Amino acid sequence: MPLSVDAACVPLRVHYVAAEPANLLATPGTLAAIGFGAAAALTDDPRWLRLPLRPLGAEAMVEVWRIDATVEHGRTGAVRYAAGGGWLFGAIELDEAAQGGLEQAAEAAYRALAAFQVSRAEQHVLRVWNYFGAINRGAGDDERYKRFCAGRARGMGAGFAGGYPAATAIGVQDAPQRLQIYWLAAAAAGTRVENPRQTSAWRYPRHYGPSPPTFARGMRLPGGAGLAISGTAAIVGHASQSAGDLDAQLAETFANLGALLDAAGVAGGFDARSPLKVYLRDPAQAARVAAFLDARLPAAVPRLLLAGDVCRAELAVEIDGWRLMSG
Ligand code: 3EB
Repeated sequence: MPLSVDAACVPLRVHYVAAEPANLLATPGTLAAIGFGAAAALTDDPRWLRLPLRPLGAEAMVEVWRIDATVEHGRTGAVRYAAGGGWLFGAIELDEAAQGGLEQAAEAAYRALAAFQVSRAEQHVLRVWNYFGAINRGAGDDERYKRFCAGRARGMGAGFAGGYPAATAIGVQDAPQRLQIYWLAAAAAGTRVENPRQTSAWRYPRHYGPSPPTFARGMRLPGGAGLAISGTAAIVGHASQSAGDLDAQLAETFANLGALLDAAGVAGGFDARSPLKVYLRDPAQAARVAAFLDARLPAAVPRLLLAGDVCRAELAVEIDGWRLMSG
């Protein structure tokens, strides 16, 4: 039996670029291209995804995933995908009303994801991003984030019995009635990483909702490709920290990111191969956040500042990203 399944995954590179999607998609090795904001172009290439997260930086950037391998792409039911070099990009966008609500849309999306994934050689779901509107609307157990968590957990079903993927769940502020999810899967398994400063999300106490969030804090990618970093905020243990104090939340978030990199055994911190996305609830604070990031990060670290709502109303900012080994 061949032992080295890892060899199936070639290096993966993620960049933020100011480029037209048509040019990116025409470049060999483009696995995915994700545009941000209402001004981003629309094309029906399965590798292209437009997220209505408003960019707060000067330039409209596209997140592009690249591999040195041939990329095939297509559609299966509601799933759009691209695959090559042992990696797979997948995406599903569902209209909430057509599914009977957000919770049902989340369940349907994850059922479709799981059903699609068992049909693929890239069977290991490593990392999922989830975006929908009005994430904090609704009181108590009816808050939309909590309904989303319930639907997601049901839709995951037995497909994630081996462990949850790394993830992000963020509210878009332009309030579309649409759930958008996209993911990275691979032919070889990753290694889940939890954060020693934080309670694992699936063990959050009942107070945070009837169905705990089903994600891992990070995922070490196969083939030594690096680390996928889940959405990280100012949560220590299971408790939100420093409500109302943006700088303190940023400092706590960076302490959590540092602890995650340490737990993953990634040396050297963030660099040019560590693109980060920063989601900010109050766009008026963008300059303040940019200044904090400039002080805290090497200049080479690519960063994208986006308007987005964190799943806990008291939290102002969340950061996710990558710490890859190829640039
Ligand atoms: C947290 O740590 C903040 O539900 O998929 C971060 C990353 C958060 C992923 C998710 C939620 C999710 O609980 C929120």
